[in-house]
Amino acid sequence: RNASSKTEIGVVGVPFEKGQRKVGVGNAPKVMRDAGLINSLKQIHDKIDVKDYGDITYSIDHDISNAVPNMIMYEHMVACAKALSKQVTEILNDGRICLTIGGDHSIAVATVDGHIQAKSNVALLWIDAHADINTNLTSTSGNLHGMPVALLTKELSDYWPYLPGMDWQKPVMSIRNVAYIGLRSVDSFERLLIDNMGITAFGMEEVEKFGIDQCVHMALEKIDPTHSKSIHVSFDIDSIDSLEAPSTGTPVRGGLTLREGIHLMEVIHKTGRLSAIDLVEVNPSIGTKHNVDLTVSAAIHIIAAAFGYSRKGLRPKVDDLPIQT
Ligand code: 6HN
Ligand code: MN
Ligand code: MN
Ligand code: MN
Repeated sequence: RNASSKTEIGVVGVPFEKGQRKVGVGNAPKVMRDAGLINSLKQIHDKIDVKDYGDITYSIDHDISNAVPNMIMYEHMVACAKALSKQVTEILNDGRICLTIGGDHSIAVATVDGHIQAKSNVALLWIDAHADINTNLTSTSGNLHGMPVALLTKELSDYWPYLPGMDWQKPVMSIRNVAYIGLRSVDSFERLLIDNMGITAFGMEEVEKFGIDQCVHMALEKIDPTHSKSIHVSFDIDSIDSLEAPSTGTPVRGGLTLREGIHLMEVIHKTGRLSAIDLVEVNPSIGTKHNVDLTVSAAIHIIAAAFGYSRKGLRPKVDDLPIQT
């Protein structure tokens, strides 16, 4: 894709925060829109078309609350995910790239599921300080935002009990088609899984060693060696160093710079195969107004890079410099 080809974007907000225990992350879609997200997208270049599909709503089934041990507010995740998966599929079937604004990271169970429904052959980049690959038996928090990768992948499906209300969600993605970038806070059972299953993971040590450009290219080569898959980027804002993106629920120092986050998205944009982005875990209730502004603007820069914003500047349509007459 380049500036001369048309880019159609569908935006969906997910005001969901029950995958963790802190108040505020559910307000991110409103705060991001109020900060001018939609206009920032439209201004990237003149071939961009944006449709806002609004926010996800859902109603819960009380019968399944506490149905699964150590999965807090499970019935909320189940209901929201079902609605969100359908919406993502619809946006992709409308011929648009789907931009999902979370919400906490548990919503990615739905966005990736909805993507697979529409495109089947999906490669997933998980940009995060955390691996989010706990099951209800390995999690020390019971927070669902630490579990989406384990819910999505077929190699992990035997580690789950029956999950009532989730029959629609098929864990058909192979962990071979998942790559991490940015890891620096990994729980012990998560590390065991990553090592035993040989999951592609570029943690901060690798970013330091190879540089972000090489890491993204190597990650794509692993999960999409034939350059044919539909790419899904699930971007947790806590992948960015907490000095540059402080307003998030589980901040970790020593992360990606905003520049590395932007570069990563520029590389992915240039593949021409980006189909879906999640931007999650921005929490406008954490920190000062300055902290929130920093975090929201970092998120918008990262999103804009994914859709082709050029730091070089774009040439005008008419290639003549204006002259004095
Ligand atoms: N996130 N590994 C920790 C847990 O509670 O399972 C942290 C998860 C963080 C999740 O940031 O999306
Ligand atoms: Mn429609
Ligand atoms: Mn995450
Ligand atoms: Mn995280």
